[in-house]
Parts: sequence; C-alpha cells; structure tokens
Amino acid sequence: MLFMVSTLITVAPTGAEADKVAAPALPVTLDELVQTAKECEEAGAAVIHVHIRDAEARPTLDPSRLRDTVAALRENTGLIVQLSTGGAVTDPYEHRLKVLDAMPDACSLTCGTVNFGDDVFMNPWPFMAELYQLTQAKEVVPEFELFDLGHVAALHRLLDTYGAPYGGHVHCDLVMGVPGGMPGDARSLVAAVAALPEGATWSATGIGRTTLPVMYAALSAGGHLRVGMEDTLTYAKGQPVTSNAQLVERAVALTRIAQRAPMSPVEARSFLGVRG
Ligand code: KMH
Ligand code: ZN
Repeated sequence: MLFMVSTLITVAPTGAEADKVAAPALPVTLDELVQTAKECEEAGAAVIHVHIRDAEARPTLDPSRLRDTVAALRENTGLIVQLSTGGAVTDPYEHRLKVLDAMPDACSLTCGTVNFGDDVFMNPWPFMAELYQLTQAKEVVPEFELFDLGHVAALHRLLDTYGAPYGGHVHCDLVMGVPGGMPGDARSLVAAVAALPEGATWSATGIGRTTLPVMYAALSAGGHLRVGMEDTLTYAKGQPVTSNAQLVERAVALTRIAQRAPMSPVEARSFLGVRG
C-alpha cells in the first residue's frame, strides 16, 4: 500500500444544514468565519470548504457575499479557498453555477444525485457537466464530492467526456455516512477508493457518528482528511464540538500518530494544482 508523507486537512466549518441553536459554536457571520479559518490554519488545516450565511444566518449563495468572503479569507489566511457549489438542497442550479464568479481557488463538484436525509441533493448529469466545464474555463480546481459508489462511475464519465480538470490533478472527497449515501465504514471506503480513477488522490469525511471510523480508515488506507462542523457536531458522547479548531487539532494529532505531518497550505497549493 502506498502511504503519502503528509496529510491534506480540509476544514468544512459551517455547512448549510446546522444552526446556532443546535451548534452554538457554528461560524455564521463573516467575522466568525475568518476567526475560525485563522484558528484552523494555525491548527494545521490547508483548505477551507466554505458555505456562507445571510444576515439571518440562513444559507445563501449571494454573489457579493461570496466575493467578500473569498477576499476576506485571502486577506487573513493562506488557506486554499474552496467554495461549495452544493449549497443547500433548496438552491437552484443557476445560483450554484454562479458561485464560480467569485473566483475561488477551488470548488466542490458533487458527482451525482443522492438522498440526503428526508431531502434529495440534486446533481443531474447536465448540471455536473456544465459546472465541470465552467471550472475548466475559469481555472478553478474542482474537488469531486462522492456520496455514493455510483458517483465514482459518474466521475469517470466526466473525465472521459471532458478531459482533465484545471490543475491537471484529480482530487476527490468521499462524503460518507449521509443517510441515503454510502455508509461511513471501512469496507465502503475501501470499495470506493478501489474504484477511483488511476492517479486520483482522495480525502474522506464521515458524517456524525461515522466521523472517527472514517478518519481512522482514511488514514490507514493512505487518504487525506476533511473535518469540521459541516459534518460533525458532537466531539464525543455527550460533548458538543466547541470549535472547528478542536476538530482540526484531533485530525492533526491522529495523522501525526500515523507518522504523517499535516500538509501546509503552500504544499497543498502545488499538490492540488491551484493557481499561484
Ligand atoms: N449541503 C449539501 C446539500 C457541497 O458543499 O458541495 C451539499 C454539500 C456539498 O454540502
Ligand atoms: Zn459542503
């Protein structure tokens, strides 16, 4: 098995689903997001996966807020700024495509539709294909979000049809344990990794109580990690997460035990092929 020397740690601090009632530490204002980003960079994160909120803390894809967010994160951190194009399950495709106008370093690109609890997260082929070609035209590095094994097949189709991503490197994120997606366990992770395109790299994240099993499985299979309050609100039984940095610190501690240092943002930039 191939083990990499360092681990790319992505923090997903907010998401589109939780609120301050469920998670008081959730960063929902720009100031809170920037503060979280600084703490997470200090703790060892290299990429930030960003969802933003409006003045009432509801999920939004407002273009000017997105631009301000990208600018503020660039000004205050060295993190690679990856904007979510998934948004919330209610966001229309046109708004999700416009996310790239904020010119982030990177963006998420989910490779198929998936049941999402009681909702459906829609990513039909024409939308995926249009979004992928936009990433190529705008020189934004896509991270392929894979919630299910069928999404890996759609990723192959995307690459076969439209060629390599901007940056030349295929990097995926296995999002595991979503009710309706692939389970967050080691055997599902191994099956998904075995099906990835040759040369692709990958991180994994387990939602909720699958957080730790997926983190251990990813580290032992040579993968990278995504952590954060988008995916995890409980640190341990009866202990709410107190900050995103707490989750990054745990990931850093585990990757160091695995004899792999966290990758710096500068290393991550060249690893992912992000524009300089
Ligand atoms: N909030 C989910 C419906 C992404 O960021 O690209 C979609 C999601 C994936 O979080
Ligand atoms: Zn997301």
